[in-house]
Amino acid sequence: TTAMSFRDQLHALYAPHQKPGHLSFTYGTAGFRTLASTLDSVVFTVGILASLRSKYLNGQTIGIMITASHNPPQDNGIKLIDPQGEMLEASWEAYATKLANLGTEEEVFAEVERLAQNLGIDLNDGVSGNVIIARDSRESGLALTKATIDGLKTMGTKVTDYQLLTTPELHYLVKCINTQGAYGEVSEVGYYKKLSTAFRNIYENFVQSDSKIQITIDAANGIGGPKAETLFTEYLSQYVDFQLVNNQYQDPQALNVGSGADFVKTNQKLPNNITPEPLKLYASFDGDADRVVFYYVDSNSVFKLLDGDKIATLLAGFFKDLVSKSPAKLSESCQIGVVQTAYANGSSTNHITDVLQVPVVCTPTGVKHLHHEAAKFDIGVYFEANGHGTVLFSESLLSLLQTIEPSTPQEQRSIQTLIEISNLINQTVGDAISDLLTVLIVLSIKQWTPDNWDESYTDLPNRLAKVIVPDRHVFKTINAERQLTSPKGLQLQIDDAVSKYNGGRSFVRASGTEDAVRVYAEAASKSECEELSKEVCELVKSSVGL
Ligand code: G16
Repeated sequence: TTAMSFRDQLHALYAPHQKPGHLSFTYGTAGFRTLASTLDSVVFTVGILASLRSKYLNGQTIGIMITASHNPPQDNGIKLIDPQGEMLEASWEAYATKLANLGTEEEVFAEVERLAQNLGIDLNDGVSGNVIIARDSRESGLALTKATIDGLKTMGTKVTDYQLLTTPELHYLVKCINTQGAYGEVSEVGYYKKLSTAFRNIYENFVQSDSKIQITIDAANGIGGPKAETLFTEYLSQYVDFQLVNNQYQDPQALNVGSGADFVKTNQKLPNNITPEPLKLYASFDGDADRVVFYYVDSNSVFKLLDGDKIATLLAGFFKDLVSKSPAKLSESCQIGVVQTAYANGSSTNHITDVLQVPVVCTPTGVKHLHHEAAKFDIGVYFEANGHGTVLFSESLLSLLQTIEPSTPQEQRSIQTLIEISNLINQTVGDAISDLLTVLIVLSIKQWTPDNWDESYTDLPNRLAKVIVPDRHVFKTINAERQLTSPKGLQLQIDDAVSKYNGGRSFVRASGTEDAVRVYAEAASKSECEELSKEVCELVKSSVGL
């Protein structure tokens, strides 16, 4: 029977993938993520779990991405993608963590049997699961892919290896497969076509300009570089003049080093290899191209960051305007909302609430949390300050857009733009390439330069620091990560510190992707912000006896 065969296959494949005794693993903010050299056993069990997940969902295709995104070259990670291109359902994260921490073949077998029984999965039905897998450009990616495929083989799961992709491309493909092509053609070319067609339609109809759009992209020496290059060269060269820097994706040791969205956002400075021209727009991707931030230098050569908060406000304002110029049936019913995390700059939240008059929801860090909240709106704009995000359009809005009759050219224009943007923006997950195209086209329609965009509000000075502690898991939070419940007493000390600074705000949380505690601080002036940050970092250290 298949159950015996799982047992046999597990027996045949298990030995090289046994967990090293002293390690423990957690499915975190974006899957398992740690030193690549310790991940072999983990990815093997993820292969087993992905097979179960697909069987549980009647053979729908599950995605497996091998990436550590913004982390340094020696790290790697693995995450699962559910059938509609969304992150793995939360309850299954616990199953993944449990399986990854079992130390023997017998324990793994028993746990899989137990899970199958509890979930009503028939291991004997002879129906195989379906999985697609891809990886970013890390050196460890190939070996980890092979180990994952061994895990898939234990259950006879059908697998297609797409090799080198950006994370959002894989999300796109998963959704295309499970919607039988309704979301787009099931291929990388299909992805390029979908994005470029929407971009071209908007450009041709709604952009008034004789010159091409200009953009310089720092690809973090990651897989986003060659993909963006293909898209811009083969599909969009008529409209966009692009330049790529830090595009050495064949040199895995260079990944995210002195470059990329995380580097630029955290250090609030230019990446390596960019010599900026005043008022020209620049963008940085991260290692797997699921986030993007923008920046420019002003006429005094001062660096200005246009981060996820600025993207969210740009897009929310743009949609608000389009909706208000749509037929009443649409403008009166369409709910726009913005979803942020505690890292959102206080000025951005005020701008969205007070000026744009759009509701803001705050969730814990992690795309999965933001995505679910955004799905509650007709147009849900979600962005983390670090540049991770997208826009979700509700099914009811999309069908209204297809049927509604415009009575003026302006209404026609609004409807058409909304439809095209819903195709341009990757609705499965934050996507650096698709977000980049969306921002470029919105700026072009508005005829905005980078400083026009930046002017909408001024960021409060802010600082994101990291503190390395012996065990980050003792830092526990509530209230969308804005308050600590453990270590005991620390939150009161932080509150005390914050109260001494004008416009002060600070919070502390354990990272879910790095072995560190993150400390965020903002205040009315730069010096106050720096002092507050230092003070809270010291409080964190002393709370754990450092
Ligand atoms: C991942 C997540 C993001 C999160 C970031 C940092 O990004 O997908 O949602 O903001 O990690 O998370 P943490 O503060 O828990 O370490 P990426 O781009 O690394 O996949």
